[in-house]
Amino acid sequence: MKLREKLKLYVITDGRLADEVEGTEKALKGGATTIQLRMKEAPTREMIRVGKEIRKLTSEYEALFFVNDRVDVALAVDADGAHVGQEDMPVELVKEIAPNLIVGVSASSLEEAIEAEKGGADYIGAGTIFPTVTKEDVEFLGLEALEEVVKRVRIPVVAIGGINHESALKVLEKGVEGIAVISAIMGAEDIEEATRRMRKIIDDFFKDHEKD
Ligand code: TZP
Ligand code: MG
Repeated sequence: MKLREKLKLYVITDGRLADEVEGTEKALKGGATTIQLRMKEAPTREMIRVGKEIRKLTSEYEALFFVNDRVDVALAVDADGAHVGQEDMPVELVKEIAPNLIVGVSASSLEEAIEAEKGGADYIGAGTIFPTVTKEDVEFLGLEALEEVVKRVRIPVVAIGGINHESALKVLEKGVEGIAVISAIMGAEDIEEATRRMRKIIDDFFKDHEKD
């Protein structure tokens, strides 16, 4: 499993837009390469039940599976990794107690991205790139600063925040490894089709910009 390749289309669940398991299955059918389970309000047991279902599906489709915020749940459902924000468990500590988890860290500035890399993060979720209504109180990063982050860290960078089919190319041009999306996919009427269309945009871009 190559982390970089698997990060290219990173789809995040949102129960307000689509059932986590059904939405995941549709996104995987459409070509999502990573799924993140994001359940901000759910009781732990519910998160574990859903996480186990998503583990089965992601294994079947050979996609990566991350759990947002909750390192304990990531371990309990045998996820590939955990994704932590600036107010969650510090990456150093995640690595200490769960050395086998891949750890992603959210960064909304160059400084946060550099700190995360120093702390042992495996990838950065950088954003937000555009205004978004999906997450409240988000910090703005923007396209210019995104480019700076990509240049200054060695670990893969996934861009997040307000990215849709129309804007994806502008983001990819900044050199990111992948695109993370909630509403443009989970909020679509046809999740599978929206995923397939996004995957094609990404694949076409990388085909034209072969990396070594
Ligand atoms: N973190 C930064 S922006 C964001 C998260 C979870 C929300 C992304 O959702 P959308 O709908 O793709 O803008
Ligand atoms: Mg978090």
